[in-house]
Amino acid sequence: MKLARATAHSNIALVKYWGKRSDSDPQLNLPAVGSLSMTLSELRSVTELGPAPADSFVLDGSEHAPDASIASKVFAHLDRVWAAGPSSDARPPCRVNSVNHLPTAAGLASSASGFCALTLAAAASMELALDEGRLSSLSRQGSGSAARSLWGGFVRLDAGNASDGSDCTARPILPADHWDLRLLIVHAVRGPKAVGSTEGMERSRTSSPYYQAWIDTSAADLDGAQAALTRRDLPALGQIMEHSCFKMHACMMASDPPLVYWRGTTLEIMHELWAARRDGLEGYATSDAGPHVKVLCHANTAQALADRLGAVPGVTDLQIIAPGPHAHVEFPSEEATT
Ligand code: 2P0
Repeated sequence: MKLARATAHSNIALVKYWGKRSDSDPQLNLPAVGSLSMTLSELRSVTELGPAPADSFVLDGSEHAPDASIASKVFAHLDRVWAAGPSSDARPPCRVNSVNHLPTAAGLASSASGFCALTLAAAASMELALDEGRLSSLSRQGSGSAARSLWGGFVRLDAGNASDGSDCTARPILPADHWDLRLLIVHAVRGPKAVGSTEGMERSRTSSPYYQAWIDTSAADLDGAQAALTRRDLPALGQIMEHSCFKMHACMMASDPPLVYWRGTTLEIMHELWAARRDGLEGYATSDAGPHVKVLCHANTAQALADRLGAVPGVTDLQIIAPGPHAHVEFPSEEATT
């Protein structure tokens, strides 16, 4: 083993992933639907990994005991990456130091960039010769959205049908400089802690009467969004993106007990966005398992939209993010996570 440092950027799903396949090994973490994302500049995880006398995990400067929930997920993932290599020996102990460059108030999941960076750092440190497809699949086993963070620009993850997950693959479809888009992250006031995505997806699968409709209509969104993205057609992409988001939230809300991730401010932001659109300021909304609204727009309308949405009562912060780069690995001579 040697010291390796990986950087992976977060991503936003323009066509959403919600739900897992129930006909396969849960360890494979196979999504029930495909998804299409834009990788995000600035928002990233940087993870250093190297040999050590015993397993240790430091996240954002805080050491976590190896049996703490978050650390045990990290070490289970390292076991998984090690098992993808040639050795039948036990995994050597590792020191993991990870920093999330995601603003603390962002309310953005760090699992996409975090599990992707962890996978890349582990494979590089363990000196495993794994291709990008394998690295993406391993990242997915840590967290579904992490499969998309390996590449920059725009990425598609297909769900596939094979029970061994062999046709569940992610691939880059267009580079970051294909189109000068921006994502506004409009922060709504935080409510009580939301139900985590993994638990929420299972609740939707087992109790939402809209779940099957959500699954059945996803593939058309995926193909339509890719075509609109390719021809740089923002109204078409935006319409599909909003429809995907609202179908997912309708499915969530119809779960029992209901999953309502939005707050009042979330809807106020969306109504203001639609009013701005009627006034000629074009932007389209999406939202994940939380209260914040993410708005896709052209770079040259981003500031005007930000000014308008930033004035909605209850908005606490706002960022403008460009399409981001590929994940990458370095081999530092000594540990210095930044
Ligand atoms: C997405 N989300 O496509 C969707 C939209 C949230 C809503 O991927 O259980 O942390 O680890 O595979 O990837 C968040 O779920 O879930 C997510 P697991 P993950 O971005």
